[in-house]
Amino acid sequence: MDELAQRAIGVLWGNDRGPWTRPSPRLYPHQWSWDAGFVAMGWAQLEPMRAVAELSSLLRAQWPTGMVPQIVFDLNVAQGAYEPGPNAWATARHAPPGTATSGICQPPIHAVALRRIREVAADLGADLLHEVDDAIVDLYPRLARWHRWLRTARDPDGSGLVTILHPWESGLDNSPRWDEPLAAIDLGADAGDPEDGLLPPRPDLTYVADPAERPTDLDYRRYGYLVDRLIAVDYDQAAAMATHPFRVADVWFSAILALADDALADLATVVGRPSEARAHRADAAHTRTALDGCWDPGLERALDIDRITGEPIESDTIAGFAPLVAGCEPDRAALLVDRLFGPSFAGAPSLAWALPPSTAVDDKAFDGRGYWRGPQWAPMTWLLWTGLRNAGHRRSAQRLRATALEQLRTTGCCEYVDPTAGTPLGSDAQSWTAAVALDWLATDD
Ligand code: 9WN
Repeated sequence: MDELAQRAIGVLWGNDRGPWTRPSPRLYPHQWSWDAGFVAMGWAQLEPMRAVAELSSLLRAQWPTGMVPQIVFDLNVAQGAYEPGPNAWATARHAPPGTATSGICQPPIHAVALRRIREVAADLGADLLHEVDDAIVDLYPRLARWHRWLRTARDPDGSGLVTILHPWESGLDNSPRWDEPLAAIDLGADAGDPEDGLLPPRPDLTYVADPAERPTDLDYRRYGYLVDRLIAVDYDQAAAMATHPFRVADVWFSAILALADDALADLATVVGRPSEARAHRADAAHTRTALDGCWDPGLERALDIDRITGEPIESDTIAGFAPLVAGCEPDRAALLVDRLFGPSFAGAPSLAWALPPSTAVDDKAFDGRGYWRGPQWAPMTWLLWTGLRNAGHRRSAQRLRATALEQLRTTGCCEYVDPTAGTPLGSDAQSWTAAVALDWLATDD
């Protein structure tokens, strides 16, 4: 068997917790929402019904509102192993009985994953396909409620863009995109210096080789403050959307929602709901139009909008490629392909592998070891690869996939890679990295 496949399978089994998978053994010991989506696509290559179980486990913790929480906590994990842990969120009144969750969400890749599981199952025979289709009957309505929540609670004006209330919701936690909106937050009494005892616990720092690979203490103070503010309104979304001190219309998150709406439409067709399928496709189209509105022709990228100031956020990151992930006009896609392989991103001569760094190498905030501030993440490359394929840029997609696999053969299934040094960073056994490796190894495109 292919050596990378063997390593990736080892990582998934090593992080397997029965019906769900931890993102990594020590740094992330609970179930994470968007990781679960990517991870399910990896399991699909091994055991499609195990892949279905991954999504079912996550969706068991879906809030009655429809929100799918960012973290589903495993209460058997030692207290303090991950912070903020289950007690820090005050979500007992919201999470379904028997579950413990955080109180925010992450990008909705799940429908994309479920459609992919079905595709893999279909190749393996009619019996398995029937089993997966039975599961879709159960999972489709939950995913539909999840998307509906995003399109109402987080987009009350029907703009087509999802507003996030915490950098953790973006999944790209420490991206320079959040620097300005975070800097504008008045921490008030929480803004003490590190000696004053207010510093949040940082178990994450004990699991990485160098603290520079993780967000700073000031970032963590702000992260904690934002959680406290959500608790203060008891997760009332209307109140938060009116007063929360961090509100950003996130183009990357919204693009993933558009991609997932198209997948959800296919799933709606599977369960015999054609009118719902049409509605999901219309939702996806609406978000694509909204992303057109976020396009900056001078900067040649899509820009997030700070909902508090009304201003676009100009930092140059992979999020600027949101239209490619969501789907866009051929001219725009062609331009984005040029940029993706150009000198600011994958074509930068300084890179060890020609893969998109999370932040443009010539952006002032670029930091090759900084969390989401420069390193390459395989699942983000996977999203761009998917966008390239959907846009018909097959050769570019093949090139990206081949280079990504080449990198993984050297770095292993680490969390992320220093793009210039070419060295692995963060956790060294990250489930979603293993999962996308398995998905890539199973395709020729
Ligand atoms: C907070 C699990 C998660 C990923 C995120 C990544 C990181 C958590 C953290 O790990 O975030 O959600 O503690 O840093 O940024 O994308 O889902 O792998």
